[in-house]
Amino acid sequence: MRIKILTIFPEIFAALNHSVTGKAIEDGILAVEVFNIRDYSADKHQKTDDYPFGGGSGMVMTPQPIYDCINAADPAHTAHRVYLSPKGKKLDQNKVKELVGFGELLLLCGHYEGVDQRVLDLFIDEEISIGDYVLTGGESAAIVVADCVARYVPGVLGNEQSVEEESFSDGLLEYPHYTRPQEFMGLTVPQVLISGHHANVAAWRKEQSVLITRKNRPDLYRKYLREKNK
Ligand code: 21W
Repeated sequence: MRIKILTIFPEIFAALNHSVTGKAIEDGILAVEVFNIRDYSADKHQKTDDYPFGGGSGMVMTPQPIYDCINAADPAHTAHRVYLSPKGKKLDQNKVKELVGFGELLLLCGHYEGVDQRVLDLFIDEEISIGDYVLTGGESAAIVVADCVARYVPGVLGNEQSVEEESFSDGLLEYPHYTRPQEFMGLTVPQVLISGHHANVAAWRKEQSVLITRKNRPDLYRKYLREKNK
């Protein structure tokens, strides 16, 4: 998997050099290339933004540096080009799987009020939002996308089973986890987990999953009930 990130804040993406994504990069199964849009500005002060036509507050990212940066990063348009935007289609696990399928992604991060619409009309394949809350720019969203996508690259997770066993694969949230010690600050590990009775452990975990889903995600719980009664 190859991910090209276009941003005016390249330092932020050092975050990907850690933990699971960092290991995948080291192992050569994930490649992350970060391009500084400012380096492509033809302006004498390397300016990347300008005032909005029509007025209003906030600045707009000017098209020239982005156009030249896209051409440097993806000259033959071999990448699926994504603009991270609050107006985009909302990211979910199905979208993540779809993105992995492209093999090569270009992630354009906006800042200020966003980029000139003509950049999107001419050069971008898809706009993606990571959810209904307001960020200061697309950088944190691009890290989210890169992180989610990286987990689906074969060999990234030690345990290949984890990808399908996770939270959303059966539509329920995960059961609680415990490790040593058996007692911590007066709280003990549920007896069933140390019983060695695998069927009882599985039944307890399923019950806990149903309870936490009903409490925190009534939307998923209703869907689970509907599926179960089919
Ligand atoms: C947030 C830019 C709000 C512009 C009308 C006119 C990328 C993001 C972002 C940002 C506005 C994502 C306004 C979820 C996000 C992102 C920066 C609009 C007010 N209203 N996913 N002007 N949420 N956000 N500004 O914010 O770039 S993906």
